[in-house]
Amino acid sequence: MAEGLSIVRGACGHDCPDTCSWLVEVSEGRARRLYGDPSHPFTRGTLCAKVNHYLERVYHPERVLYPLRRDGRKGEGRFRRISWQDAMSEIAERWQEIISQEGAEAILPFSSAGNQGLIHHSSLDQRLGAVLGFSRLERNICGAVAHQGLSATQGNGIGINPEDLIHSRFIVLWGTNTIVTNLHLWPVILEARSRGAKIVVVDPVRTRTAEAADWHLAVRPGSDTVLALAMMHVIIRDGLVDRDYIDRHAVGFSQLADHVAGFSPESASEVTGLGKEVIERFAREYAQAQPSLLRPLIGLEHHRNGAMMFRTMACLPILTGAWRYRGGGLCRSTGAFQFSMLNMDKLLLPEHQRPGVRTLNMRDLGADLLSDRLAPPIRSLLVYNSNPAVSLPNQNLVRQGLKRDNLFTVVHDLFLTDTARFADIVLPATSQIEHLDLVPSWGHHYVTMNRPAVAPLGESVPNTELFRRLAAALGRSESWLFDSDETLLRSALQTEHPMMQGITYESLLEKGYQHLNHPEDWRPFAEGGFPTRSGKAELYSESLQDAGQDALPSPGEIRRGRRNQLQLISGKTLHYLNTGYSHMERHSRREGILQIRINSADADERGLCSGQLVRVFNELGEVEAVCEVSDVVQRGVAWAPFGGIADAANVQRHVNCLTPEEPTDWGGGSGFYDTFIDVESIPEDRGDRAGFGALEDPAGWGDDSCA
Ligand SMILES: Nc1nc2c(c(=O)[nH]1)N[C@H]1C(S)=C(S)[C@@H](COP(=O)(O)OP(=O)(O)OC[C@H]3O[C@@H](n4cnc5c(=O)[nH]c(N)nc54)[C@H](O)[C@@H]3O)O[C@H]1N2
Ligand SMILES: Nc1nc2c(c(=O)[nH]1)N[C@H]1C(S)=C(S)[C@@H](COP(=O)(O)OP(=O)(O)OC[C@H]3O[C@@H](n4cnc5c(=O)[nH]c(N)nc54)[C@H](O)[C@@H]3O)O[C@H]1N2
Ligand SMILES: [Mo]
Repeated sequence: MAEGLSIVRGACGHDCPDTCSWLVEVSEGRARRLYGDPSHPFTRGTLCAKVNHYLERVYHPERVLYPLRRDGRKGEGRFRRISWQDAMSEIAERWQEIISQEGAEAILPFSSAGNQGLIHHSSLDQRLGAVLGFSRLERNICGAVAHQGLSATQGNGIGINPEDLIHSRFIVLWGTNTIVTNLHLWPVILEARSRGAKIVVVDPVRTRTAEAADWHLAVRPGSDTVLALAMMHVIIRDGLVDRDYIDRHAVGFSQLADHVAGFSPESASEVTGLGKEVIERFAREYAQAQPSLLRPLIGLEHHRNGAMMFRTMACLPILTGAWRYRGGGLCRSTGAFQFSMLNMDKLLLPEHQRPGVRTLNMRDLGADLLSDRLAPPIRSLLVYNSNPAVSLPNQNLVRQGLKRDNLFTVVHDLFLTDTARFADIVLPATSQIEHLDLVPSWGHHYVTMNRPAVAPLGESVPNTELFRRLAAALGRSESWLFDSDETLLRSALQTEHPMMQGITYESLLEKGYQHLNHPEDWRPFAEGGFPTRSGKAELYSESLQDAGQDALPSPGEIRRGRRNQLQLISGKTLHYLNTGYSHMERHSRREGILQIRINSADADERGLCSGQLVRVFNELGEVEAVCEVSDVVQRGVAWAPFGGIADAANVQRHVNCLTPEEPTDWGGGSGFYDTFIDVESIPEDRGDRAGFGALEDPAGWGDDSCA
């Protein structure tokens, strides 16, 4: 090792299931190299197409390093540097005025999981908001719907240890694009395959993962509930159920059996677009190959019937008793599981919450900003860990709201994001190598510590420090609003949970990551123990009925567009992390400008061909995109990348101009993929768009580099 070089253990804090452990080589106060920690059993020393270049992000010339005050119009992006002191006094003054005029609820802190580390995701922000009585935010455009859907059947969202997939014999990747979004699970799946497992992908789109699987079921969007009901029909009809497991650990079997008798493969075929024989075979192979495993992630929850989809799917491993076997059952996010072991009450101090404060759903930001019925109206936004101007549905409405003159907006971020362009004040945030945090993973069973490798760049501060500064500027004196990062982490680690035994602040600092303490052969529901109202898996759910939903698994509302409309799925891309990395040239070169994939039959009907410029529109908005005729999408379905990919006319329009802020059945999520569009050619190329020839391959079809 070169003299003066030190190696610091850290972990990626991006909003991704993989939570990779990394090592940072530092000399003379500068990070020289960042690479995957080869000792980590799950992330195995590899990073991803984005984080392989993390240091470019850290030292990027466009990083925001100082507080900025807006000079131009909202959205224009003209700012000038100011001091932290001036920034804090202005915010405190404006907020105090708002609080005295309208009350603290007129202030809305808005955040997502842009940093998903424990304390930079939620800690002092929650404490300050609680004690002052700011409006609270339901953060549920990612994960909440799936969790609540699964909970209706199982009582919680817990699944098997993702590393145990090597023991599975039949793996269904259901509405997840593993190779692109959850890269480090793929080697585990390949290991299972080498031991004899069959890999099935259920996805309306022939994603890169579908191409790599043994069997792809190109289901019609939103119809998976019907597919699952027909599977249950076959499984019960053919006596493939585990009667002993059901008798001991489930309620409602006879009601379910009567109910699914009406969902024959023939009738399901019409709705799902899959052949009757395909459904029959899928059901039988799934039930007979044990251990069989269902792996959904997020894709399914972005539909109107999202929660019902997860509720319905969760009945399958109950019927087959798959939970008995190591590698069998269901495996989704491990996030809630990890959080349940931490002392979140000590971290968040909910006892300081002012009573009766309203909660607003992040999905509705645009409508809420423009509402004349909200009392008090939103007068100030503090955005961190999120880029709502691009990531929320109905982007035009969100932008219109952000433009309001009488809205005082503060954005804390590393870059001048589309949202930051609308800010009155922009504050600089640290990157992951500049702050301390513990990162609970939602894709594996390791608890990971991230140590800072270098000092904060410029005048950037971590989220926790921002809230300490805000508390001071607002004249607060409670000591718990000023806890250090170390104190915050120690408070969350004050836990008696048996799976956290031996996992301490000190041990994590030393080792970097530790596996949860459970027996190697840990099977969460092998012996039942479902934490539902009845104490059993609920095939028939009285709780759901009480909440006004169907007590039995059901198709839910499957949205279809008007005649000739295409259903637009806008998924994650290989080189962007949600909207992140889109401004970096290396990555934007790879993702190009907005393109839309449509099937050749749909293209022929509209007289469209590949490479042609098209207008994509519906009642909410329009974008210009380059058409790519491709059989990766089925007839009636279109695919476009979600992320920072601006439309082909180079205006700041993204695919979310077209998505509705459609509430999911329950769980408070958003039906992003229940978007229906028309596509037409643009007669004349006005020649005003850049980068036309440089188009590549958004979801990594044919891009094997991962580099
Ligand atoms: N490279 C990269 N990785 C990421 C991210 C990223 O932006 N880039 N984002 C991270 C985040 S925040 C998340 S939440 C995860 C998400 O991870 P995933 O859930 O894997 O990703 P999504 O793109 O949301 O959707 C997955 C798949 O669902 C399919 N799908 C859509 N509708 C339906 C349907 O009705 N039925 C079925 N069966 N399938 C459907 C889509 O075609 C898509 O292929 O990825 C994380 N990882
Ligand atoms: N059409 C469509 N829309 C979607 C989706 C889709 O599939 N299709 N997916 C949805 C999903 S699953 C998700 S999770 C959301 C994501 O929505 P967002 O969370 O709004 O999107 P990100 O791009 O992840 O934005 C995170 C921001 O946090 C910043 N950030 C990172 N670290 C820190 C930090 O330490 N401090 C501060 N202050 N800022 C930080 C990043 O620079 C980035 O600008 O989008 C949703 N929207
Ligand atoms: Mo997400």
